Amino acid sequence: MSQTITRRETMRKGLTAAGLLALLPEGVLPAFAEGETLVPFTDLPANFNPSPSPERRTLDVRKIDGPYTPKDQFFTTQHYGHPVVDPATFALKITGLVERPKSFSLAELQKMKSTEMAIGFECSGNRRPLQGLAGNAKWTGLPLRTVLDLAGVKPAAREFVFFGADHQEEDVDFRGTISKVDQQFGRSLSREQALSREPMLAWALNGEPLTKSQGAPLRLMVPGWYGVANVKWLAGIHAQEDQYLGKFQARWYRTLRGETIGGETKWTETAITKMQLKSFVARVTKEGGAHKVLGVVLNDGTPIKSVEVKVDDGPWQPAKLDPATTGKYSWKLFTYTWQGATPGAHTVVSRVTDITGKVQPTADDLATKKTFLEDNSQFPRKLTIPEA
Ligand SMILES: Nc1nc2c(c(=O)[nH]1)N[C@H]1C(S)=C(S)[C@@H](COP(=O)(O)O)O[C@H]1N2
Ligand SMILES: [Mo]
Repeated sequence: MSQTITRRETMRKGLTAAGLLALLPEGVLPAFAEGETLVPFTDLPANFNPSPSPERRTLDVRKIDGPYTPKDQFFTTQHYGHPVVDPATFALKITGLVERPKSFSLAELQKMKSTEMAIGFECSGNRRPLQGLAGNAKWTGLPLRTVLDLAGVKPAAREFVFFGADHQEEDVDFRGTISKVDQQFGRSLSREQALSREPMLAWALNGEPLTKSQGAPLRLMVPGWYGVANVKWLAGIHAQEDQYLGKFQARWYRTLRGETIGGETKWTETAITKMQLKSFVARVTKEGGAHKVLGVVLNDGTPIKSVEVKVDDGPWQPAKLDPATTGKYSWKLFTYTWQGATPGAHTVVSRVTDITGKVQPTADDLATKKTFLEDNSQFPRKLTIPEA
């Protein structure tokens, strides 16, 4: 990975020196060019700390330097801290409604036929002022389906629960009576989702073993879904008939919103699953006489029709998607060249449209969403162009 970046930077510098950079299609090389300077956002608090602790790191999206996020910049967040998992004694257990309960060591999993996929994702809580709970990487692992087939899923298995090694004592409220119990982090997928070819059991990010922050030695990756589905420090998969109603599945990761159904407002509570269509401006830089807007698109894998950028009250203008980020589940980077920026305060906003015609909503469109998760609203960023 670092080699790729080095090569790209070297190439970019060489091309800049040779005066050839202008010939490249815009957006191929998102790394900073020589002489390219950052225009600070004025709506980002000066004391904003992107990474308040080693266990909570957000990506400084202003520094995005290529399609893949390096492991030491990849955001990290979780509920119970980092558990201690010894890769030497690690075992993935498959239990419940299967013909042959299994226990796989990491070496046994790694001997099977592996796959690689570019998957970008964000935390469902990713939002202003930085949008740094997002990243994109190449993941190596096994299709989940491979191990489920080896265990032999019984017809009665409707629900697959994925448990992390992390756990903590929790107060579980039942009609006002509290029980103190030890809870393991758990999330579930339906039979259809679990047996589809897409979810994977990943042990590497950008070609290197997962770090502790990323869930070493093994995590689930559900392409196109919000981060919470990507269970880290995966310890067990349990097949069952009933719906799984653990805290993070049923209570903490849901959205309450008002929808108009048959002319009436109905209040619905829905689970956090697939990523909502979103784009945001990650940075604005000055390069020669022009300004360059770089941004990020995330969604559930539905192909993108367009990304547009608007400056102040001007018209929506087309942005260009980076051809290095076209993988179905990769995040997409986009660039827009802003010509003739005048000194003073400005607003820059992006919006994305997918091929089904779905358009990224505005904050007003989301006014009936009562809970803060799944904020995919258009994000007008403020900045000031200095006097030349
Ligand atoms: N075992 C475990 N997996 C977990 C979590 C957790 O608390 N425990 N948090 C989830 C959430 S909410 C997110 S956004 C992603 C973050 O993944 P990352 O730290 O690799 O960026 O991990 C998910 N997987
Ligand atoms: Mo999350």
